[in-house]
Parts: sequence; structure tokens; C-alpha cells
Amino acid sequence: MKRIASIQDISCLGRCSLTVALPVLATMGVECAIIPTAVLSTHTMFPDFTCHDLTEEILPIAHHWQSQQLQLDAIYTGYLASPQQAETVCRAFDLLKGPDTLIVVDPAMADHGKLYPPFRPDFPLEMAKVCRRADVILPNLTEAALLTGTPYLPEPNEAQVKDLLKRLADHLQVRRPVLTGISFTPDRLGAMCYDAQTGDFFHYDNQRIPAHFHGTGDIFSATTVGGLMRGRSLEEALMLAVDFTLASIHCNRNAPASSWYGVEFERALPQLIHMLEAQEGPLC
Ligand code: PXL
Repeated sequence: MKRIASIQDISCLGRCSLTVALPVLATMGVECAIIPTAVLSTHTMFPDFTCHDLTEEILPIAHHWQSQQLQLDAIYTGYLASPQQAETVCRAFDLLKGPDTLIVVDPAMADHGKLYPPFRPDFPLEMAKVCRRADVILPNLTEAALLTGTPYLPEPNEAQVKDLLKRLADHLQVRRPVLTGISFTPDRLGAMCYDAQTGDFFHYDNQRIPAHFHGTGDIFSATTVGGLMRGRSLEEALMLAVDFTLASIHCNRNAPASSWYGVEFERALPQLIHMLEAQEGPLC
């Protein structure tokens, strides 16, 4: 069984970050150890959320794991609670990364052209340091613009998306950047990735549901990591992630008001198993 560590927050209410990663990865048959970056009462779109920063815990946990000779197949990072945590997370990589440990970074910090509420304009520079250590990064269009210092384009065409992917690869020295939330026609939504070594691009999309649902980026990232851990190529993992994110959103289509609490992806988990079994045969 593959074992990964995920470094992101625990939002106690409102499905996102670890409360999404843990069930999705468990369903995919991947063990997920955790290093929580903070404990929040809710995700930061709720008013008056509380936040307890856990920066001081990150390195002691990593040191302890290192002393136990822990081997990790991947380290997957998401939401960080403060710019200072970027440096700490890079040090945790140094302690925990083996020669074959894949580093996947979702620079969860912004959406729809704006940084998430608590972050200041210096945050993207710090997050860029974490991205520089990654094999795969999974920004949305807003995060990619902030990471490359380019203007945010809400609806870029194919040439603009390819240009942004190349900039991410060059600027952050990442071999496999992925852009999420890509839409070339109003009724389709998906992702595109680039391979800086071969120069190849890959695009995949599926039906677009015209509404905003919180936490879908975390469902997408966790599924991508799970797909990679099941031995899929990045392209195959992205197809699975697009399809499972859509299946999760479908679970909310009759209750759009509840999307504050995250999409009801729990109801789609059996479908995720079917998607895996369609390619791999019975899982157990
Ligand atoms: O879904 C990304 C995310 C993760 N964690 C927290 C958040 C958000 C997005 O707003 O607020 C705490």
C-alpha cells in the first residue's frame, strides 16, 4: 500500500483540505499520514472563523517521523496558514523526502482573481518557494497568475493557457505544472498540464455545472494524488480527478445553497471506486 503525508489545515466544518483528502485517499486505497498546518473552526469563507496556527508542530512531527525511518511515496501540500509556514514546509520536505518521494503542491491561496481573506500580497512569493520544490503543482488560474506575476485572465484561450503553463515551468522550475479550472467553451470545464521535459501539453474536460462550489479544488487535488499513487500517469490521474470532481458536484445539484459546506462528495465515493475498478478490475 502506498503511504503519503499531507500537509494542510484541518477546517473543522466545511469540507476542504484534510477533511477531503483523508476520505478520498482512503477510498483510493492510499494511506494518508497528516501534518496539520492549522485548526480552523470553518474554512475562511465563513465569517468570524477561528484559526489556531500549528507552525510550531510541523518540524517536531517531521523530526519524529524521520527518527522512525518513515518512507513516504509522496508528500502532498495544500493550504498553509501563514507565509512563515512556507519555509517550515520546505524544511519538512528536507527531513521527509526520500529519493523516490513525489512532491505535489496545491498552492491553495486564491480564487476568482483574489487571495483568500487572511493572506497579504507577500504570500504568493512564499508559496512560490514551496512550488519550486515540487514535481507536480496544481494551481488554478488565479494562483498561476500570482505565482508568475502575470495578470489574471478569467477566461484564457488555449494559447494563453499554454503560455501560462510554460511560464509556471520556467519560473518555478517545475517539470509538471497543471492548470485547473480551464474552460474553452461555456459548457465544459477541466484541466491542462505540461511536461517541460518533452514539451507536450495534455487537456481534458467534462461537463461544466454553472455554479461555484467550495472545496472542489481540494477534491481535484486529492484525487490526482490518489491516481498517481495508484500508478497512473499524470494525464490519467487528471482525467480521473476531473470526472470525480464533476461526480461530486452532481451530488449537490439539487441543493446548491448547501455548497458553503462543501460538495457532498461522500455520496460520490462509491462512484470513485467504480471508476478505479473500470480500469483496474476489482479493488479487493
Ligand atoms: O479549499 C481551500 C481551502 C483550504 N483551507 C482553508 C480554506 C480554503 C479555501 O478557502 O479557507 C482554511
